Amino acid sequence: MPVLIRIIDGNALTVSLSGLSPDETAILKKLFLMSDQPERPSFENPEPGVFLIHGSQNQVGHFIKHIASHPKIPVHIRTALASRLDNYLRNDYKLRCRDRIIDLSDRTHIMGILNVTPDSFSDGGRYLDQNKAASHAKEMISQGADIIDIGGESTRPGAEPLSEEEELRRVIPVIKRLSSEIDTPISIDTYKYRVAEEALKAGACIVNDISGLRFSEDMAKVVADYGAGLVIMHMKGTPRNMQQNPVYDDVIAEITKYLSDAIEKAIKAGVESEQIVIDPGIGFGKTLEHNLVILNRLNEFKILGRPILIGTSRKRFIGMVLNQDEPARRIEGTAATISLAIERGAKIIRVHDVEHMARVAKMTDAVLKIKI
Ligand code: HH2
Repeated sequence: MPVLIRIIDGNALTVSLSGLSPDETAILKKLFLMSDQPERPSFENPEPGVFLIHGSQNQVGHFIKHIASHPKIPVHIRTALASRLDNYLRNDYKLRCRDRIIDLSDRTHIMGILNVTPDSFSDGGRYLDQNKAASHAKEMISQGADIIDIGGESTRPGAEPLSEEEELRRVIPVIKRLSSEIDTPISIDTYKYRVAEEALKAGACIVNDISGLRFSEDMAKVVADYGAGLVIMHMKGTPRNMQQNPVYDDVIAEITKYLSDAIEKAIKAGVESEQIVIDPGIGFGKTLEHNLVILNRLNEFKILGRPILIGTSRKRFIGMVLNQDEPARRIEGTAATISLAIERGAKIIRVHDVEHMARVAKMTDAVLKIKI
């Protein structure tokens, strides 16, 4: 009988600490060498101030517990390490929005895009008419949409800002109508607090702020007052200038820091952690390479402890890889990014092609859920 060899992988973790002082690095090294944990993770100190811990989830978890109770490690490092690891491993997300609780733990949720605009990059002009918008929302729900995201202003690269009055005129009647006709949660895609407030009054329950609380000081307060869900998205610059040579030292570190600060800002304004979703903002002040790195390393945002939303649908970076100018022909490319993003921890996917992407998500979920 042939010998069967099975290599079990996929649970390996690397925890990286940087910015450590020489003393802190020395203490960590010492604790590592002194640890009597039977199967220790391995460690590396590749450059001054940087300390890497590699191992299985169990090994790393045990070691972090071990140092978390060690008085010689500064408290901020101990608590940050323990909570980041807990966050990284958690999967039990619930999103609270007004009187609803959306359980994100059992499967990937689909946010269907409804652009009530004349000029969106992919579906501009198709749903400006209220009847068409309502029937498209219902069609997406029948295809598997869990949330309908309504936007009145295109934020494609180079787009001119829209007046508040015009944005309200486009979205409010559609939200009023849909909230009386459907039970599916409605989110409002806006960075203007007045539009968010009117949308909430009209029946929306989530605010999707592409500026990540940056453009409107009162946004977090409105969300807190209504107990609404809040999507905090990262964008570098503004839609008008964001694609003019965006530069990052470390794109993941910068976005993580931004999102972390924005979560804190929301919480200070009275928003509860369970109302918050985070989104690294694919295509918003990012080059092709930045977008690919974000997708590849999406799991790193899990340390923030909030569910991740991802919006790759039909976007230009997919067209760049596939050499495809026509957004409607970027469906397979979108499917690839969606499946990968789910594997890397995305809990909500924002898409145009609900029927197809709901199937992609369901299939990906099935593979990830199987007990091995
Ligand atoms: N992308 C777009 C708009 N809103 N919101 C979140 N949270 N994440 C995204 O990635 C995101 C978003 C851009 O896509 P679309 O709405 O299709 O285009 P346009 O801005 O041209 O209306």
